[in-house]
Amino acid sequence: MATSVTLRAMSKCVVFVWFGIIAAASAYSAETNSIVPGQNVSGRITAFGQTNYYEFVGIADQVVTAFLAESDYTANGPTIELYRDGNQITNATGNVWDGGSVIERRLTETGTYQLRIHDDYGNQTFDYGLTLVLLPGDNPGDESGGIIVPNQPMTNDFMVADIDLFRFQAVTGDRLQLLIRLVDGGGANPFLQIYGPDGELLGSGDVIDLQCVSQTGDYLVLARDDRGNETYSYELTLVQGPLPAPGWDFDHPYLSILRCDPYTVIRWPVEIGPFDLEFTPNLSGSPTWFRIDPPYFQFSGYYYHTNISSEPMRFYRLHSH
Ligand SMILES: [Ca+2]
Ligand SMILES: [Ca+2]
Ligand SMILES: [Ca+2]
Repeated sequence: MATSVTLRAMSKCVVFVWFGIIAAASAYSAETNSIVPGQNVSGRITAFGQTNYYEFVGIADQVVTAFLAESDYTANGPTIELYRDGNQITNATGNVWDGGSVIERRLTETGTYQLRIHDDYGNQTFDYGLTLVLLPGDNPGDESGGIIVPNQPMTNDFMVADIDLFRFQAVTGDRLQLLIRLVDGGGANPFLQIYGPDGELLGSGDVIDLQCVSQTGDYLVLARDDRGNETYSYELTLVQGPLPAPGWDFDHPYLSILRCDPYTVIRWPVEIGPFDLEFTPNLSGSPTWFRIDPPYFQFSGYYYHTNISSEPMRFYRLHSH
């Protein structure tokens, strides 16, 4: 009896290796494909035990997002693994849904990395989409996305396992609202993630509302279908406040007033030059202006002043020397 069991196990093992050789001869395995940051590729696992390989170059401190999803659900547990020099760094199996997986990982070294795609138990086949994103970075492989302008909704399309990247600049203190909605095609639940200039994830969902952001620089938005298996058109909107003045020069500087609870904050660009900040509690008649003595708090190219007075109202201006 014991001998019979052993023989059966050995026989199974031989069959498995044989399938592996077939897989190596197919068009989709063995060879290592390259993938450009931002790029969406499609591939197939056509044989049991098959693994597909994708290589890319990453930079230390970049955050890798690799999104894998099946177009038609034929296998549960599609698996994506991240390797460096033959060592597995991390993996994901069906962590988005039964037919989709995502890796999000900050790299510690600069160099060549490898993504490996296979079925979790090697006993199912599937067709898939795969997108690689590196943040921060240009992600030139993205077929859509781009610069998003406040209050100008953008329309784009999702492919299988697609991620579209959008970027915009924000200044410390800004309020940011992002909204995504489906406009055409079959599907539901488009999904957003927003990353700060340092690559930190700041929020996610179909509506994101960030008050008083803490970083000045390029913000990145990742847009995708929640599961990656539905393809449709969507509309993305950014609402940003306060907006920069539409036009200013050194003779006509501007102040921005914003709310960072519980305080009101006044902000102006350092490059405007030497100005004093002044305020008055009452604009009527001939107002008396009071100087707020420098130095002003300076951060990322802007001066900031926080109003901590108990006066119900204050008016501010910049006064040149
Ligand atoms: Ca499986
Ligand atoms: Ca894309
Ligand atoms: Ca969906």
